[in-house]
Amino acid sequence: MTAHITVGGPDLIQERRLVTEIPGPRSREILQRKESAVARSVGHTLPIVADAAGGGTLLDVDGNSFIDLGSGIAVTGVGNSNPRVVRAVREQLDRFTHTAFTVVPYESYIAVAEKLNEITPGNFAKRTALFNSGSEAVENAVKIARRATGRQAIVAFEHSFHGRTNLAMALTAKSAPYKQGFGPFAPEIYRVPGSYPYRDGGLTGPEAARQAIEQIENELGAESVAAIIIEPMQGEGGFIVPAEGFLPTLREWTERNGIVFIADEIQSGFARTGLWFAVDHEGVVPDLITMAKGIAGGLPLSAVTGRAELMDAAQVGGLGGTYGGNPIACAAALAAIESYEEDELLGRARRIGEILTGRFTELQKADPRIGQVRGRGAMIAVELVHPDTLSPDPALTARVVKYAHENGVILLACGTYGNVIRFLPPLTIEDQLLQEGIGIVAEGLARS
Ligand code: PLZ
Repeated sequence: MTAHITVGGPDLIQERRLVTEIPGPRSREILQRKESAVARSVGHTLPIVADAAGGGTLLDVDGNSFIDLGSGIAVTGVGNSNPRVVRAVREQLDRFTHTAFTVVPYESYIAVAEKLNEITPGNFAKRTALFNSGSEAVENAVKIARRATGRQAIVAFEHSFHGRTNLAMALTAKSAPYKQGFGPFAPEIYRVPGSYPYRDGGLTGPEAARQAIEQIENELGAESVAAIIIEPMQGEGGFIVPAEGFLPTLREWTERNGIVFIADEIQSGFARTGLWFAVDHEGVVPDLITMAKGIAGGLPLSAVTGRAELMDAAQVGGLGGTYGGNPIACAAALAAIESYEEDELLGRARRIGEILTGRFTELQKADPRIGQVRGRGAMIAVELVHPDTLSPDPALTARVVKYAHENGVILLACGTYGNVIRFLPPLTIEDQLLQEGIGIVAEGLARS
């Protein structure tokens, strides 16, 4: 095998360029090995193999350059191989790679905690604990809420996604592919309707919240509920922005009833929506907030941040893990947060949102299959429907996504019904590249 190194980061070629059919021969060869070596159930969305990525593009092993409208599912907000992240990781690699924070602590973990306590909403004493994956943060937020309240029931919402580990999977709404055949599920999880303005018959936010609250009070009793966990803007479920007033009404009710409000900002957090967190759009202050994905520029890190009295309720040694808050991931997180701040990426997210929303709202005027264009900042979705009934059109969605892939654009779908195209570009993508990516998606729509 010939060794070759392509350097990613912002210096990577910033244009869409296809030099082979998709997938190219080298990708096909490696994916064949995947089939023989990797569990079939670990799927993949694009039939290409990555070689380098940065800015707004990803280069495959055949030399094809793709426009990245997915950021590895909302992870590389600061761009792949962001120079600040690369530098910080390199420096840390040369010093030490691991001690286990719970054996010998290090400063960067503490600095990440301080920073998260500062940027998360709420002017009260906070504490933070670090973990590896989003699912693990969710599991720990639930542990913390139960320990602090002495209650057991956890309420989750329709269309929610909270992860794939056992408890997180139980919190996730959708059966196939996430839960099918994987039971038994963790007990004391209850599900109520959320707010899905396009599909819930025009309920206002407060009305939708009252419907959920009534169900909880009737079926569980508020006094047995430890926590509600909610994505302030649902991700996998379809980039659903709840109607105005939904989150504040729920927040107010949980406060009155001693119920912990957990905001799962794993997908919607870290500048993605144009503010640090999606709850910030309505001034909602959660008790606990789970974070991952955009936190560390692609390195595995997650966090739970929240009220000191809740976070400190568990016994010493009750929270932990061998790798949680790994020093390399912490170095990456500090550099990524610096990039969000210094490179003004929150503003970039808003600008990206304007471009996406503007273009698709325009297209919608002439294409009734675009049921709704929605979202916030660089987290924008287009819900595709059969125009006569407004019923979901997952087949059209799949055709558009496939067209994009074949034409050099990394594009993801989502939604309970598989009929939502979602845009999650790196915040470092150039306007012109984004416009070109949108153009390909529009072309895909026109030809499908
Ligand atoms: N909470 C809100 O979006 C992860 C899932 C990809 P992990 N979403 C992407 C897939 O197919 O598994 C997610 C999320 C929200 C929790 C999670 C879970 O985060 O880091 O994947 O465990």
